Amino acid sequence: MTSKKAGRLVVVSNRVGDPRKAAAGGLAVALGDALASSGGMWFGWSGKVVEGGAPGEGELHRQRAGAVQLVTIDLSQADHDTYYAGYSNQALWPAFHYRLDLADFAAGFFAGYQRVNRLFARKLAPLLRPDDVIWVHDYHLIPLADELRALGCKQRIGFFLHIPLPPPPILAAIPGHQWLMRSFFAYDLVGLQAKSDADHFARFVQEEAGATALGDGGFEALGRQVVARAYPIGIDVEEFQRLASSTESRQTESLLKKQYGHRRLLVGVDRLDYSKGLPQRFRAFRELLANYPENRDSATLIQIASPTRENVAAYDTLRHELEGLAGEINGDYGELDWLPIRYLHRVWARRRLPALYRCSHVALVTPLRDGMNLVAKEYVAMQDEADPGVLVLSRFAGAAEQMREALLVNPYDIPATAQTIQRALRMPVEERRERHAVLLKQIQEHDVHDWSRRFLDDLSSVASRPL
Ligand code: GDG
Repeated sequence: MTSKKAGRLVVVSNRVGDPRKAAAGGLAVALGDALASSGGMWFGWSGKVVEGGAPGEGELHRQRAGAVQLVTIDLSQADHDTYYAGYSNQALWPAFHYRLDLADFAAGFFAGYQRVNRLFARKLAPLLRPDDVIWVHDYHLIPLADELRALGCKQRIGFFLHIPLPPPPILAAIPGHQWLMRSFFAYDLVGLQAKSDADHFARFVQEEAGATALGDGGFEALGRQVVARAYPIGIDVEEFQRLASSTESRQTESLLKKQYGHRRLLVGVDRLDYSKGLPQRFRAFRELLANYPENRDSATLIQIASPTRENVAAYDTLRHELEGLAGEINGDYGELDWLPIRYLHRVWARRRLPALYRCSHVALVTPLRDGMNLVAKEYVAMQDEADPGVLVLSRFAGAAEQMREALLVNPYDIPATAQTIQRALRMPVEERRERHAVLLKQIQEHDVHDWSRRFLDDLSSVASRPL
């Protein structure tokens, strides 16, 4: 392995966050820190869609955020619909979450995906310096390094996949999946959320491209070398602790305590997405009320389901299913002064999230499949160490590999999940404290800053490979 001093950091992602704004979230803050210390640049889509704009074209905007340069590009309507709403969110998102049944591989989608990746590369390449280190994020931009290499870029390029990487038979079902292999091998380092994802990567490149394993996550195929390892993402624990002491959070906390003080609160916070297992969670909660009647007139599930990708049909179907289930459960079990499910289909202010986490005895984080799941970590970080709540966590979230002291469930097994929720509600305080202490230590040690440092250190030290 040869080691090389890192130059300026260039981050590329579909959306660009302003690291100075608290609402941007932990990832933007962590990347902002890394960017600021090297006077770096963040490049991505501006969020603006130009009706009637020419496909494969877009205006560039430059803005300074302290020491960081933000460069964004507009997208034409056609590019947005095919690259973003189409291939990214209706083909790759479902397929990578093991839902080939929901994937739409329309030919026009892939053409748009390639076109926008090429557009990003064409606009970015002239802005690059020879010693830049480039860090590309997520499934929208998998082919970006390959496009940059085609334009002669020799810089170190790393990629981090925020969502799961499914096993080889699922990847091989993606029509024309050979682009995926070529894309991976255009990077120097590929970061995945969980060890299981890294195992899938290893099997995929060996089975589908006959890659040779070089050890330590290294592989050689197609005349190139790449290193692929797991870098489980964390949260910004301190940022959350600061949020928790804000006036808004304290006010919300006393309001929740007043209203629900004599009840047992359970909380779920998710984007309204089919990967998050929300219908299964509602059914498990119904089973809890049916099988353990002592929870009636008491256990209350507050479910925030923030709207997302509303123009995609699968999301509309899901919304209707959830509304139906919440209505049914409230109708069957509700009393004049108690509703079992508070289902809120809206974005809850980030400043008020800590209050919700702190007031809840149990968090239900039960995705059918998730790259990591930050809500699980946020919940643990916000608990009172003397009287902490219990995390019920799906074994299919990437977070389950690290958070073994949570109560792990199979979200498809509704009766077993209900039984585990009951166990969480009845867990003695000593056991809650013991489990929480281990979880909290893990989250503090492996926060989002540690994650970005580990990835960038490896990116600057993996052996240079022939181009
Ligand atoms: C992807 C991967 C991976 C949610 N609702 C509201 C709200 N949130 C915040 C949560 C949390 C974030 O959004 C969601 O993060 P997750 O990790 O749970 O899931 P995805 O959005 O699917 O993220 C995932 C992640 O990337 C990072 O790599 O962990 O596996 O799918 O921070 O608190 N925030 C506010 N209002 C809401 O209503 N303010």
